[in-house]
Amino acid sequence: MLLLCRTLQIVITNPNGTVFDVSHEGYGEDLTFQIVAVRIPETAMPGFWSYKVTNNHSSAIGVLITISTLASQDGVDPIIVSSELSGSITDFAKGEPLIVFGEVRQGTYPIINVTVNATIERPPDPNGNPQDPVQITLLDDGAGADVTKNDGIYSRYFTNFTGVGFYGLKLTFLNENGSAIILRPAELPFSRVPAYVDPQELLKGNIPIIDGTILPLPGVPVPEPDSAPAPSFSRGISGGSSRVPEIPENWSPGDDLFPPNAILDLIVTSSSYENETAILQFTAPGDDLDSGYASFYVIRVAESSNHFKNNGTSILPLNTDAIIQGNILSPKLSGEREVFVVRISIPEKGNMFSYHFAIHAVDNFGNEGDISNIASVTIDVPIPLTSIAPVTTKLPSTTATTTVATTATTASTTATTTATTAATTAATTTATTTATTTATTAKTTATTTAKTAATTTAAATTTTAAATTIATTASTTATTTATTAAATTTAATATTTTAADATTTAAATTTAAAATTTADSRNYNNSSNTHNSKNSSNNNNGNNSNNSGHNRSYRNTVDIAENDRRR
Ligand SMILES: [Ca+2]
Ligand SMILES: [Ca+2]
Repeated sequence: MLLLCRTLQIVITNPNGTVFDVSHEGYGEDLTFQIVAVRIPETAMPGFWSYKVTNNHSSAIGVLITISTLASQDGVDPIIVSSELSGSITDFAKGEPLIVFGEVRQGTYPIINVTVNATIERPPDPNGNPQDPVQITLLDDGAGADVTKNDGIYSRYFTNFTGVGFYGLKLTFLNENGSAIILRPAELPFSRVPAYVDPQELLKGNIPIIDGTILPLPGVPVPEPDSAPAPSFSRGISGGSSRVPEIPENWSPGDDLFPPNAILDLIVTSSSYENETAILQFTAPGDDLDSGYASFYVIRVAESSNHFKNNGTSILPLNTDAIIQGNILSPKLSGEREVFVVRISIPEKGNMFSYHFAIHAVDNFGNEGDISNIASVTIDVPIPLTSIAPVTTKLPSTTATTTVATTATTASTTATTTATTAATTAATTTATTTATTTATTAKTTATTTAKTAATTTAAATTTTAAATTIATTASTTATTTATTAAATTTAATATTTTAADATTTAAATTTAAAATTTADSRNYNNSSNTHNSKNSSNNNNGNNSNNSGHNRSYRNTVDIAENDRRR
C-alpha cells in the first residue's frame, strides 16, 4: 500500500519567519488514516501564518487541508467570521441581484469597523471570454443591502454579472489599524437582581447592592452597550458560490439593469418654523443599487403620509428652488452621507403641522429606485412672546387727569373744580417743568403742614378756646394746602404722558386727600372753613401755605382774578 502521506511535505511559517517542518517535534503522521498533523503548542503568535504543501509523488494527489485553533485564554471567546450569499441560485434574468454577507463577532458580540472585502469570481462572458474577479467592500452601515447598522453583519449588492455560470465568493476580514470595536452589552448585574425586593426597604432608600454594584431597579432603561477595542486580527473565508442559470433577454455585459437602491434611513434631523425649513439626512444610494453614483434625487413632501401610496407619484416633486442646501442633481458616492435643507410652506392657519418626506434616486439610464422610507416631522407653532410679557400700560394723560380729578373730588369738591381749572391753565402754558416741580413741592409742603396742623390742633383742642381758634386756622391752612397740592399735581399730570408720572400724580393726590381728610376732621370745630377753603384752593403756589389762613384767602382772591383774566 502506497503511503501517500509520506510523499507530502508540509512546512508552516509563523509571522516571525520561524519554520515548523518535519523536524518539529509536533510534526506527526498517521499512516492508518493517511493524515499528516502539525501541532504548534502554546499561544500562537498574532499575525499572518503561512503553510506550504509539497507533493513529492510523481502523480497528482488530492489533499484536504484543515486548520483549527483554540481560544488563547479561558473565558475569552475567539473572533469568528462567517459568510453567506443571498441564494445558491440567482435569478438575474428577472433582475435579481446577488447579495453578499459577511459576519464577524467575538462570542455573541458583534465587531464593527472591520474592513471586509469580497472577491467574486465570475464566469466567462457569453462569447466565452474570461472575466476578471470583482472586488467589493462590504459595509455595516444600515444602508443599501445592509439591513441593520453596527450589528457585525456586513453586506453589499453584487450586480456585475458576466453571464450564466457560477459566481464564487471569498471574503477577508481585517483589523490591521486597530479601528475595530467589540460591542458588548454593559455589564450590569441584571441577572443577579433578586426576584423579590422588599418595597419597605426601597421606601427607606435602601437599594440593594451586590458586589459593590447598585442594582438597577425595575423600569430603569437598559444601559447603552459597552465597547472595547478589538485585538488585531485577519481572517479569510470562502463564501461558497451562487449560480446564474439564465440571463435577461437581449442583455449583454455592461447593460444597466439595476436602479439605485431604495433609501431606508431617511430622517428629518431638524426643522424651523421661523425659516420654514427642514433638514433631511440619508445615506446616498448608487447607480446600481448601492454601488457608484445615482444621477439625481426626487424629493417629495406631503401633509399626509397617505399621499405616498402608489409611490407618491401624485405629489409634485420639489424643484431646485425649494432646495436651500444640497444638490439634487449631483448625488454623492453611494454610502456617503447626504444632507439637504428644503423649504416647507407653513399654512397661515392652525397651530400644528405635519410634513412627510420621501425620496427616490434615478440613475443615468433612467432606472428609478424604489421610494424611501417616509420621514415625518411635526412643527408646533411657537407661542408668541408678547402674550406672556407683562402688560406695559401707557396711561393717556386724559385718563390720569380724570383719575386724579375723581380723587380730588373725594377729597374736596372745591379742589376738583380748582384742579380742572388749574389743569386747563397749565395745559395751555408750556411750563411743564415748573408745574411738575411745583406739584412735588406742594405735595411735600401740604403733607408737612397737614401733619403740623393736625398735631397742633389736637393739642389745642384739649387745652383752651384760643387753641381751638388756632386749630381752625391750621385746619384751614392744611385744607388749603392739600387742595392746592391736588390741583397743582393734576396740572402737572395734564402735561405728562408716562405711566410713572401718572402714578406719582396719583400718590401726590392721595397724600393730599389724606391731608384734607385730617384737616376736615377739624372742620367740626369751625364751619367757616368751608368758605375759606373754597377761596384758598385756587392758589398755585404751595410755598405760600405757610401763611395764615387770612392772608391766604386774600392772595387767593387775587389769583382767581388773574385766572379769570387768562380765560
Ligand atoms: Ca449590518
Ligand atoms: Ca444603474
